Amino acid sequence: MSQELFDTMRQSIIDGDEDKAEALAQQAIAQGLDPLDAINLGFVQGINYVGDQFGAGEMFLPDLMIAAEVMKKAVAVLEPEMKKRGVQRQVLGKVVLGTVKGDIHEIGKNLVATMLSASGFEVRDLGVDVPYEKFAETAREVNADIVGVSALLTTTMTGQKNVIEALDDMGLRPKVKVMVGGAPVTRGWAEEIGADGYSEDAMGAVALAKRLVRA
Ligand code: B1M
Repeated sequence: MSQELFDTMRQSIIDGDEDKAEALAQQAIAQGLDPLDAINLGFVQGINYVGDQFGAGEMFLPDLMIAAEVMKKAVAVLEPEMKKRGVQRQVLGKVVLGTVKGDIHEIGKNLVATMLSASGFEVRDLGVDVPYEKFAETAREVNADIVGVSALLTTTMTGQKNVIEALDDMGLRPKVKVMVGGAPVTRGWAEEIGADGYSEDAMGAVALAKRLVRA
């Protein structure tokens, strides 16, 4: 039953059908589905397919852009439900988050932001294409516990290392912990650049952030 819904969600992204995607997101809420399941098992499957087809030269940049816009709309419908389910009063820590300079991918980063704030973290989301020093300056300004750096391109992953260097230069390490993520990022890469943690997805990012503020 849910699988059928997930498949239709996947297809709505591939078709670039915004109305359908929003309606399906609403249907998921009405049926009491976990919004993260709707995202990961439904909509993300569609965007991954479009990404693969794009990588293979079977789909083109406009297809990717339309799919991403539809995906954002669907996630926006699910966001209040995610927040509602994670309601927590106590502030666990402050996180400065952004997608690194040169990179404008924001869907995954936004999911991480939503899940962190729903889980009790205060999140300062700097958006996309964020200069390395901006992460460090904001961390100092808000007295952050964690800086989170997202990167979706193999060419911008190296920017995560630059953010760590900017924090080092401002004398904020090791007090301010660094977590990294994004599709091309691996645990090995995180270790290589001296990050304090890596997570594959938004739920993992919450567990990691909780570990880091306890450390
Ligand atoms: Co682009 N793109 N894109 N793209 N795009 C990829 C990443 C790509 C793999 C597609 C492909 O070729 N198969 C490829 C990268 C190749 C590479 O570097 N190896 C690529 C390319 C090449 C490009 C352009 C260069 C294309 C061009 O212009 N010729 C260009 C670059 C622009 C730039 O950034 N400077 C580009 C542009 C775009 C769009 C603007 C069209 C659009 C983004 C729109 C937007 O975000 N507003 C887009 C999209 C949508 C994708 C794909 C299809 C999907 C990304 C996504 O949103 N996934 C992507 C292919 C793919 O990844 N399968 C692709 C869904 C999201 C929920 O997952 O972002 O991985 P994800 O986030 C996850 C985890 O990674 C993790 O948790 C999230 C939630 O579970 N996570 C963290 C993420 N950040 C984290 C941080 C953490 C912890 C966990 O701690 C801080």
